[in-house]
Amino acid sequence: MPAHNDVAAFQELLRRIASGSHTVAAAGRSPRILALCGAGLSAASGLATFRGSTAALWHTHDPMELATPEAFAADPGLVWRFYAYRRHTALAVKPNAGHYALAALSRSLPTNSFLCLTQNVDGLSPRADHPPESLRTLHGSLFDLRCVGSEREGPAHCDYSVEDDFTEPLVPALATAAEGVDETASKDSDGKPPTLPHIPLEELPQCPKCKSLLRPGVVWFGEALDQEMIKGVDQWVAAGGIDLMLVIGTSAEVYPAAGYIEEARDAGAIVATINLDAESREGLRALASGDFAFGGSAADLLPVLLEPLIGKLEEPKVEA
Ligand code: BJW
Ligand code: ZN
Repeated sequence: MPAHNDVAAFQELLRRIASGSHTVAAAGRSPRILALCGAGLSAASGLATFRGSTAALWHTHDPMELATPEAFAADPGLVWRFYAYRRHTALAVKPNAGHYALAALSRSLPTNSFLCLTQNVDGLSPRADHPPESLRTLHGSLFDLRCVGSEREGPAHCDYSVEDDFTEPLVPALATAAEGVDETASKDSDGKPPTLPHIPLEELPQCPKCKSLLRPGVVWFGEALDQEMIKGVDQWVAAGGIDLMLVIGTSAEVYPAAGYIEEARDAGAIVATINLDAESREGLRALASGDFAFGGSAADLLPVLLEPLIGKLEEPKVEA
């Protein structure tokens, strides 16, 4: 049994999977690789994660307390400031070699052989030209907007939504946040974080159809993920054995996303974790026999680990 962090052994497994000689189902059938990505994939681009020591999304508020429908209902202005800031920081950085390596992996395999589930809402995988047919953005996108009326029943229902809206600022009231200023970071004269001025509802992004409030097209705690998307993922998972499960830069604490790791294991997958913490005592305790764990940055590790299939990753081209 190779060591959990044996790069050559992982690469040999990848070659065998791609050639059909390692397979958990019928010999000769197409390989099947699933990936679950999280905020750690984008960390090397300069975006903060949610949990752990590198977490520093917004100085004075716990991001987990802002990413809820309750927080938005209580103070939509505060939550919109948070997302305007996040939109700006995501647009200000570039995809890294990890995003490009996964995009190249997708192009190197037959259609339907690779499915990449990302929990990230930062748009960096699409900007790395990850083929959309193998990418599922489980938690939505910072750049999608939808009317709060989509959650209402009856005559107040409104189905307005828009994808890939990169306007900055969305409205003048969010201009400071949209310049990348963390307005919570400054201190009052007494050293306390400032109370941000209230933004009236009518100054926040408005639905052009029904004039209700628009909200970010992300999935908050307690909200259902896109059911069509989940159906498609579940069908892919159920369609046969899975050879390899890549778990990349995620704490795997949030469900239903994290549940796909065990589902892949049940479908026969060897699990390879790529995470700064993968070789911590806790990380190693979670390993099953034959699993891999590579402790380090996804941006450094993915191009090396995937090289047998993607070749030497070219310097990322300048984005169009
Ligand atoms: C590096 C690195 C480097 C750093 N290289 N690595 C089952 C059990 C228990 C609870 C539940 C359950 N099922 C559902 C729940 C409830 C809840 C949940 O999971 N709670 C848990 C916290 C316990 N789930 C939900 O509410 C979900 N909805 C749902 O289940 O609905 C049911 C329903 C059905 C029908 C009707 C109604 C409801 C929704 C979950 C939505 C999550 N949303 C967020 C916010 C998105 C918007 C935004 O961005 O603001 O998604 S929360 C946040 O966490 C975000 C992330 O996508 C998600 C995951 O975080 P991620 O990506 O793993 O980041 P971190 O920070 O946790 O980890 C980073 C990792 O990277 C670390 O490990 C580092 O070590 C590593 N790292 N640098 C490699 N360079
Ligand atoms: Zn509307």
